[in-house]
Amino acid sequence: MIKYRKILLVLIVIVASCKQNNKSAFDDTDRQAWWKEAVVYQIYPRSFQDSDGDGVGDIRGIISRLDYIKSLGVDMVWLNPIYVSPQKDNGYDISDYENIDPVFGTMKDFEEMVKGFHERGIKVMMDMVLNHCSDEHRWFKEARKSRNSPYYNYFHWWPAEKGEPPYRWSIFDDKGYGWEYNKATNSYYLHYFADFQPDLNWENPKVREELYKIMRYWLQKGVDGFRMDALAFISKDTTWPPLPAEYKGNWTLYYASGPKLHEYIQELNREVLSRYDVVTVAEAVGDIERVKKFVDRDRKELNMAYHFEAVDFGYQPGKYKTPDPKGWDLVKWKKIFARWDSAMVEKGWNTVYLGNHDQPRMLTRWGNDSVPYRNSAAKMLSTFILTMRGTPYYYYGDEIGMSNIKFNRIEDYKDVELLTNYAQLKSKGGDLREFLEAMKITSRDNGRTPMQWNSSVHAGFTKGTPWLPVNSNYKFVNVAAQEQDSSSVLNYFRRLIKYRKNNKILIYGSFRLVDEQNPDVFAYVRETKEKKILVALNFKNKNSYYVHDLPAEKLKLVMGNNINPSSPGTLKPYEAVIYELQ
Ligand code: TEU
Repeated sequence: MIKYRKILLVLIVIVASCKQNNKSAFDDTDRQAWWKEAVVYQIYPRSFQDSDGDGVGDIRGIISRLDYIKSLGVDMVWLNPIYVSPQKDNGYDISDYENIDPVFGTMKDFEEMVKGFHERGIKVMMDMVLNHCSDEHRWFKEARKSRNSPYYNYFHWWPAEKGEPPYRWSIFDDKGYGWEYNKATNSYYLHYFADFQPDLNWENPKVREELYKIMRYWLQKGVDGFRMDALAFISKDTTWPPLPAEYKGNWTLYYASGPKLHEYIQELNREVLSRYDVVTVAEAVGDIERVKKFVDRDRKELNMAYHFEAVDFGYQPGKYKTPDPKGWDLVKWKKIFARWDSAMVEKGWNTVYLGNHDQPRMLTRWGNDSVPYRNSAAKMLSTFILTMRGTPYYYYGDEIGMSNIKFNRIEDYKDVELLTNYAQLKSKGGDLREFLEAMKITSRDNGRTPMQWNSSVHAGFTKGTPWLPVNSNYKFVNVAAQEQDSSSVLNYFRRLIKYRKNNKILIYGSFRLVDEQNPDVFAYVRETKEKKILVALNFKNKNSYYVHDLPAEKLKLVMGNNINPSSPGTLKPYEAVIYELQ
């Protein structure tokens, strides 16, 4: 009996220690982790700095700006795709995952850039596009030749002898239709995005292995993280049922609910992520319950996710990204952030962002880009991003307050999403004038104009003709001018990052809205056992007032965007204040 007990005891110890080991692979996400404390700076390589005069930003351009990036105080950069690509969707149509597109430079340039970042203590996050590739990728070129090609099953097909395929929707297509006929195979291939972006068939284990191999290849090159593009869409119900009733009017949510989505992500974690020191962020389309699954640490999937609920807020229903003329409701917007924050308290981690390459400039969309207010509003939005709970993802150019370019004519735009939506609307006889007005506020090209370095021609971005025009405000909105001015948007951003770094309460402290129903002010308290911080942000171009529950006489102003700061409870237009409780 005693012998059996001993054996049982030994077994329990072994099982417990295995569990412990298993856990340790993902354990640092439990409480504190470097990536929770990091500030991520997103670089859109096409638009950051051109070094060779072809009008397109490149890796050598980034190399020439390494010291600038270091001077910001950021910890990691996310680079949009720089792999070989026909560039019809600016690199999100990859034709060779293991090489650098010549427009951006060479592999040697890439290695030098990574080394340069690492020498400065900055990590590098690559963009991974695993839902689809380019129709010029070798896999697809082979696949489309014959049904007998070993690559045919790398994609999703519908044989034409069965008639028209069950309807599927496309995000970037002139007709909004997700199947494209291919003559040589007499079948249709699936494309959730443009017809030049065929969806990869994750049902096929060979495809998954190819993609894991690609990720290992970049990890071995020393990259530190991946931003996982459109990851929510990788799993499809290949019986192609009609749209279930619960998703009527919301087929993107259906696309983000594939039956094997999390099985695949868990496999990816086992096969790749768990074996390296790597951090991941998912572009996670879906509601809170869906998105939580990506980052719940017990599920062993990914580290962070970013959602669309806040940035897609305030559009008119049934129209394409058209802001409500009545404006957007700050009270509802605050609640979105509070809900996502509390959903991630136990298990998971949020990101905080207001701009990226798929969004307009945050200053125009959420602040105010008119001359009297632009500096205050830009600083106020930066204060928001850097004092919320969640890893900040900060978009290049926002640190100097870049704003929308607001093109007037359809001919000015380059973005495939906008052009295909315009074509759809035109064929339906929709209101094109209203569309173009809306695009001045919401189109993606607004967020893609070249970085404004100085007041020389093309803002110092290129010696050639820029692929997208530089915003004409570069003469006064540029890095060189702001370097000289200690109160500039740029220097305020640097001070904010320092403040965040010195105050871990802003990373791990709890988050609580105050004066929730206030229609003008976004105010919150960050709190640990030892400390309390009150942040108050005026989102309006008028003096605003707010109430809070901290003793006013004990509040000490530690940061603010106004040289004559107001007293607690009052804010000037777009004023931002951070108080510490003494
Ligand atoms: O975006 C995926 C995605 O879901 C987009 O359709 C997004 O909803 C849209 O851009 C909002 O306007 C990713 C990339 O971030 C985007 O740049 C690519 O165009 C897209 O994938 C296709 O790869």
